Amino acid sequence: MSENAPVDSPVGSSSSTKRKPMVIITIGMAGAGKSTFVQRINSYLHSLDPPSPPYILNLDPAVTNVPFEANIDIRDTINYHEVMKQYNLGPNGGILTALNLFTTKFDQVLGLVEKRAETVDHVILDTPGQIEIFTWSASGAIITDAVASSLPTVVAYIIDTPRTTAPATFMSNMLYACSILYKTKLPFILVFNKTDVQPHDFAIEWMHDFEAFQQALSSHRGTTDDEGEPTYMNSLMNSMSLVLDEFYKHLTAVGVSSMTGAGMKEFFDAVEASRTEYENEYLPELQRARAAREQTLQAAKEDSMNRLMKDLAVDRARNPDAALHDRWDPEAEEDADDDDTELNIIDRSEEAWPGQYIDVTKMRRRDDEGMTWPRPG
Ligand SMILES: Nc1nc2c(ncn2[C@@H]2O[C@H](COP(=O)(O)OP(=O)(O)O)[C@@H](O)[C@H]2O)c(=O)[nH]1
Ligand SMILES: [Mg+2]
Repeated sequence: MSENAPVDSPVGSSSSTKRKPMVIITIGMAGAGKSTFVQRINSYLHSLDPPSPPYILNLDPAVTNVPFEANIDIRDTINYHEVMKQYNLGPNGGILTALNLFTTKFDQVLGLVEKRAETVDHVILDTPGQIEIFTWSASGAIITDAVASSLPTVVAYIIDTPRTTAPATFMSNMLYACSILYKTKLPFILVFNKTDVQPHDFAIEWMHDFEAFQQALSSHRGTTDDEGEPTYMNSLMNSMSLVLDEFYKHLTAVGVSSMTGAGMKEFFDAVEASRTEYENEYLPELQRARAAREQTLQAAKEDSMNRLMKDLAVDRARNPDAALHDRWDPEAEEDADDDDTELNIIDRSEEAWPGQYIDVTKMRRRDDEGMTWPRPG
C-alpha cells in the first residue's frame, strides 16, 4: 500500500480518480451455484454502506428465471427456443449458437459496460449452466478477452463443495480449474460454495498438504481394488497431486454459502487482491503481447513493401523501354473524375443502440430462407 493513497481524503471519491470496476466472471459446473452466487453477491453489494450495486450480465440464454435483476440479459437479444428451431439444434447446440450470435454484438455490450464504468465498482458475468459452453467455445474466449483487455478481471471458479469430497472428483475439478487458469491466464479465485451443507476445510487441507490428499486417496473406496490394493487411477492421481501442488500456489481459495451469505467479505477481499495481480501480472503481459503483435505486423508490412520495391527495380532493369513509359502522365489524368479517387468510409457508430432490440437470429442470408437442414439418423 502506498502511503500517499487518498484513503480518507474527501476528494478521493471524485469521479476523475475513481478506480476502474472489477469484472467478476463466474465459471463452474452446472448446478455448482453460479447464478445463486451472483444473486448473493448482488444482495451483499446492495447491503453495503453506502450500497454499491453491481452491473450484471446474464449470458445464459436457456435459464428460465434468474434470481437477480440483470442489466444486460442475453435473453433480451436472443430467443434460445427460436434458435433451436431455426437451426434445428438440440439444447447444447442451441445455447452455443445463441452465445455465438450474442458475441457478434459484444462490442456494443462492452460499450455499454464501459459507459457505466464511472458509476459501478463491480461488473458481474453469469455464464451458461454447462461449463464447457463458455470455457471451450470461441465466443467464450472472445468475451473473456474483450472484457479482460478493457477492465481488471478475475475468474471466480464456483465449486459444488458437497459434491467434491471424493478425492477423485476433487482432483478432476481441480484439473478443470487448472486448464481454465492456463487458458485465460487471469487472476483466479476458487470459490467453494454450499459450505452450509459441507464445510470446505477438507479441500484447503488437501490443497496445502499433498500428503494428506494422498492419504485420503489411499483410504478412499473408489481408488482401491477388491483386494484393497491401489488401482492405476490411484497412482496416476498420486503423481498428479504433485503437479497440482504448483498450480495451487497461484490461486486463492475461499469458502462461501450462497444460501446463507457466509464468506462474502472474504470473497471480496480476494477480489481486491486480484486487482493488484491483474495490474502487476496480466496487464503487462497483455501489453507485451499487443506490442509484439504490432511489431510482427509492422515487420511483415515492411518486408512485403521491400520485396515489392525490389521486384519493381528488377522489372525496370530488365525492361528499360517499358520502364520509360511506366510513369504518371498528367495528360491522361485530365478527364478522370477527381471524386472517384476518394474512398468514402462511413461511420455508422452514431446510429441508435441503447436499449434497441436486435433479433440477431433473423440475421440470415435471404437464400437461407426455407432451407431444411438434414437430420442425422
Ligand atoms: N445448500 C446450498 N444450495 C445452494 C447454494 N448455492 C446454490 N445452491 C443450490 O444449487 C442449485 C443450483 O444452483 P444454480 O445457481 O442454479 O447453479 P448454476 O447452474 O451454477 O447457475 C440450486 O438448487 C441452488 O438452490 C448454497 O450455497 N447452499
Ligand atoms: Mg445458472
